[in-house]
Amino acid sequence: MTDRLRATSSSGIGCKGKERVAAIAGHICPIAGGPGDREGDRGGGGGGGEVSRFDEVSLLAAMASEEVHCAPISAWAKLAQAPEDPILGVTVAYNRDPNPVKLNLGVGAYRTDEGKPYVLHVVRRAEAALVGDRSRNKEYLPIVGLAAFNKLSRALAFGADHPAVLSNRIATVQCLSGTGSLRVGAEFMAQHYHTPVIYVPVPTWGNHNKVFPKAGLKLLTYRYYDPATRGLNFAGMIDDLQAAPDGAVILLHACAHNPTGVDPLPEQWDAIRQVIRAKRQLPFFDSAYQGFASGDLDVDAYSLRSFAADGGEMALAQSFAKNMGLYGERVGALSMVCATPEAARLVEGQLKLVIRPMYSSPPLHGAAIVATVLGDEKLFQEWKVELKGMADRIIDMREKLYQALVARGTPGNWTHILKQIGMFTFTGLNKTQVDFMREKYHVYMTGDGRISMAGLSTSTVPRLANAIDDAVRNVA
Ligand code: PGU
Repeated sequence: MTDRLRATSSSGIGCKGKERVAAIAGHICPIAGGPGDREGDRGGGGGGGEVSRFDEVSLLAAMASEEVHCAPISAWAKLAQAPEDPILGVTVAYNRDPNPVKLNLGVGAYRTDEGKPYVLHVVRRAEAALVGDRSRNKEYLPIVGLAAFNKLSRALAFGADHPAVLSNRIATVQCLSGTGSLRVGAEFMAQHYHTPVIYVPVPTWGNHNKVFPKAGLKLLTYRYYDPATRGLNFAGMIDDLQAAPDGAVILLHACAHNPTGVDPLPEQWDAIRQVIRAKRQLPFFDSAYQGFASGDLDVDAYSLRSFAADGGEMALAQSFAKNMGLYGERVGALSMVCATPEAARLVEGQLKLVIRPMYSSPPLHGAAIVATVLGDEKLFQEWKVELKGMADRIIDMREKLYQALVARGTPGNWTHILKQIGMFTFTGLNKTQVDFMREKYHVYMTGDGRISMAGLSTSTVPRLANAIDDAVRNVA
């Protein structure tokens, strides 16, 4: 109890009479209810000190009195009900559904053809090696994370013998998966980049729209997807990049664009790069699917390697959630490719100042797994085989779903299911159709009509095809 409270509570104000109690209760409840109640009673200005002392006295009196039975009221009682996340909320709704045949195609997480989560064999082996190594401990990592992990992640993205890698022009810090890498990169740019404005494609992964403004960047958009062709609006994209201010940050999906599955061709990437470089804009790559798009790590790195090859500066947020199946381990890296080694050194120093007050240092286990797999030639080769196996299964699901719709004569052209790249198909189904499929078939997908092909299996394709067929024929 503070001295002030002690003084006032002993002054006899805490009366137990019926009227007094009613008066006290009348004050206590609004206080606990938070701002917005009895604003006049507690308002600032000259009388503020008096009023707040009375509130404290009332509270003490209430606590001491057996006659006051004010229901407990939380300081957060009047919070607005938060909406579920548009992607992760799909899993919440799915988990609540008691129907045994329910199917979750919402979140982008790989499943086996038996519909089960998959822990890669190379991950199991790396973990076994780590657990068996008694020389290992659980000490804190440095702020920038595990050095071997950073070096190997950088090499995986850019190539081990890339000039930017060899000349120490890249500052890499381990972060909390792809999202954490984006956030740390965005915080850094908000503080240290001369044009704190970022352009994202329309549409984009929903969390981009939240991460960047939260970090203090102004969010703007460029055209990307053309619903009419279900392909890239290349001319629109180029026009919008041209019209964006010089120096702006441009968010690019390195491969397997989420949610559309539509990527620029290599020659289109070259044209995009020329515009961005001519305008001295800063490309910020989000690479959440390297190896998952084509099944080949190098092919999927075309976009970011071509940008890195021209010597210009860029940023890269890298995730190992999908390609190594380490979703919940939260393993990722932020790499800032700088014009000079000296700039890279300075950038790394400032990144540490961003990270330290946020989460101090990153977790060890997942990074150690990745470093073990990438650092061991045999495990690395085995990983590539497993990765290709996952990518191929998704491609097989595309073929099977397409054939199933053709077999049903489902109205419309479904060739985009075959053409789109990576984990997702952007079906073109609207929100009403999505809701209908959830209601009638217990098939769960995001409201924008995106389905995770990685969640589909041979046995569930017919069910999905029936649901789509019914929705397309009977729901506008
Ligand atoms: N960037 C893109 C383009 C992504 O699709 C995702 C994950 C991330 C970053 C972040 O991944 P990390 O897990 O932080 O490494 N998108 C998935 C997963 C669910 C989600 O929204 O986080 C998805 O289903 O879109």
